[in-house]
Amino acid sequence: MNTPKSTFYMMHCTLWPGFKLNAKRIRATAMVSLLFLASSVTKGQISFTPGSNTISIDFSNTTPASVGTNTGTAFTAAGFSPNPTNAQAGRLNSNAWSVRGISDGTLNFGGTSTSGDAARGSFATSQSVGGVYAYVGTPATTTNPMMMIQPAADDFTPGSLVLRFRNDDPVLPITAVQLTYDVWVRNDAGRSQTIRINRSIDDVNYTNEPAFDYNTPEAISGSTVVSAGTFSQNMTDFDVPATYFGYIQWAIDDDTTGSGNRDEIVLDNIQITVTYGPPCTPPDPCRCRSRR
Ligand SMILES: [Ca+2]
Ligand SMILES: [Ca+2]
Ligand SMILES: [Ca+2]
Repeated sequence: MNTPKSTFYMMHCTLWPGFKLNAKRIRATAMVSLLFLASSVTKGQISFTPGSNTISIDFSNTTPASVGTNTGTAFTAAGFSPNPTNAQAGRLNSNAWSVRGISDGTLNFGGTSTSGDAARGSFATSQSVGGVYAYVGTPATTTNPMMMIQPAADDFTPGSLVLRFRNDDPVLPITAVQLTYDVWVRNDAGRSQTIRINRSIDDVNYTNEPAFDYNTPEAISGSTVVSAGTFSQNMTDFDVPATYFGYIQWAIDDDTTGSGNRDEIVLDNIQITVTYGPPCTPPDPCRCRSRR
């Protein structure tokens, strides 16, 4: 059954900048959006359209250039920079990623950080210095690694990784965002770390999606990296208007329970698939246009 146009509009278009505009201005907005689109799609970032509405990130050399290097190279936690090439193997693309809450300073979208907390390198063994690592131990490999976060006193307590994408359709709104990823944990420390997913369309106001809530175990279970499961949810209230960015934040904190060092958090196989709705054209309840 089709959702009535007026119901769809009220459900998914209230964030849209043209929510209160009339149809004539909507067409003008669409034209401006087309011009804006033409000037922005060359920047290299995750770009969704109805014909290209999904992305998979496994940190191998098949990782798309919009989030990794061009051409693809396996992630080695060599840092972040805008549109890195394969001459800068092992980096991630800062047009897609931001890293916050690390003592060496925030890695902003479009920024560069190739040493310190944002670039801790590849390891299979247990680590203690805070930062972003490539995990290459079992079941990962150097050719298909995972992304590992080691929280520490001044890193990720709290902090976050933020992945952004752009709705590059000039007219159609994204009305749902399916997010799936795997979490692995090295529970070798006597604290519990919290991982939360928050999402936003302005990178300021974030909404928690509780289906993804996970806490690492407090009591130590050993130094083996073990699966904490696959987390997946279709965020049906995550509306991203045409030409807007969507932001997905893995927020990490600790000190809820326990003491001492902090567990290592490992992420892999991130998949995002977005759903498009019809244009945000307001219904015409009084049929005013037909009276002219
Ligand atoms: Ca992987
Ligand atoms: Ca640090
Ligand atoms: Ca623990």
